[in-house]
Amino acid sequence: MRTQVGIVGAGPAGLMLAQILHLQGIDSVLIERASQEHVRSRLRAGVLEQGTVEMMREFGVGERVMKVGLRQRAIDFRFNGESHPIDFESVCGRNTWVYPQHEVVSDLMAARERSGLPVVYDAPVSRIEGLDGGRPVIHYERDGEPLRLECDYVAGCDGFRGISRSWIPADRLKVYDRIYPFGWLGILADAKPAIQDITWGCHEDGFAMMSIRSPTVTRLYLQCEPDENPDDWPDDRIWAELHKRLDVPGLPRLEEGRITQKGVTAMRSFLAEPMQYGRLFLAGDAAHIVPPTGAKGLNSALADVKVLARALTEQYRNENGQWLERYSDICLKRMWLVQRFSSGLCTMTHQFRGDEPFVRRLQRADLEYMTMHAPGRLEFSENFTGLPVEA
Ligand code: RFL
Repeated sequence: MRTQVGIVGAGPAGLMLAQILHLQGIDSVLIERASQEHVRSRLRAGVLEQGTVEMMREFGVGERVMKVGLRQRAIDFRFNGESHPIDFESVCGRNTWVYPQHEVVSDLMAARERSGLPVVYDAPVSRIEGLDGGRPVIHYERDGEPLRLECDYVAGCDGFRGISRSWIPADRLKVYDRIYPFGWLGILADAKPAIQDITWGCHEDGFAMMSIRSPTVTRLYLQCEPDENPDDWPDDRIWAELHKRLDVPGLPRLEEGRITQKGVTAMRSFLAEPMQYGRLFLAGDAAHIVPPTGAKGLNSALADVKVLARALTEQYRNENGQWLERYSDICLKRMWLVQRFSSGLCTMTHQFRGDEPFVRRLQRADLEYMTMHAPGRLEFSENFTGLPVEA
């Protein structure tokens, strides 16, 4: 097979890139390790920045999010037994949307089907060659048969555990990595959200979060050990801990319901520099991951591919390679700000074992500054609803 852009990985980054390129008249082939059903049903992110929703609309996949997505205008930070909401709509005029990642993926898959262009599922990529001269070839396997895709450019959209990043020579790649000493126990519950706003509990026993998934389903998280066994958390223990960390006097108590899903997520900040090598361009989790506190993973993946699609369009339409050359610099400039926000928020809202009382008190002062002072509220609101993408 031959194409213009070979895309490794059909997660949100790969699918969105394919969609934008298609609208610009550029051909692509997506090669995905997992089955279509597996990719479609992976439950992950749920919060979309306003810019992400605008991007989905701009590129023809925004109809359903506008119909069934839930607009969020505030976050309620709870600490010291009190509620401290930040109404980002009134602070910076922007919102976020609750619309689960699997719905974004379904919308993008439907768009790909409409385009009639290929996605090869159940096809792990094992090797990429010809990146620094000549023509790249992506080697993959389907039903035990080795196959190859020739292309002009390779987009590495294969997530954190993909293989694309490993084809950048080690002496050209600088990796920044921080693993946090805690994780999130996440549950999905058939319970009516107590309030519409995302609620963050910054309690001395650890962080907790409640976010609405639908009028009858709630997503909840609890700070836990990074290697916590979810089986050690019977439902009663989970609800007791959630009440302790999230409820405050004078506001509706958390509603309980049947827990339908339970899992532990590790927390990590990771960034690979540069995000390109020869004809290979990394996008999304393949290049960076953030702790889920800021809800930035999916949003950042889509921001990258917007820049990449623009750069490839300039190359194909106008033979202007300047954007491709600057791809990594443009994305990293924004991504470091996203890392700063996500990591800062994670550190401010979670409890680190062994922190001295002085550090804990500073944490409280940070929370108070962010929620009670106008510059703090503005900084949070601009970052949470999404920094502009320079595309
Ligand atoms: P993905 O989604 O990991 O997709 C990569 C795809 O590449 C395929 N692949 C390969 N294909 C072919 N050959 C190979 N050798 C391959 N190796 C891998 C994989 O099968 C997969 O289909 O990366 P992408 O597209 O960059 O998208 C990134 C997002 O999925 C991720 O950042 C978010 O889910 C992170 N995240 C959140 N992001 C947000 O913006 N808002 C949120 O509220 C949010 N909440 C979350 C999250 C992630 C979580 N977990 C489980 C890590 C909550 C959680 C719990």
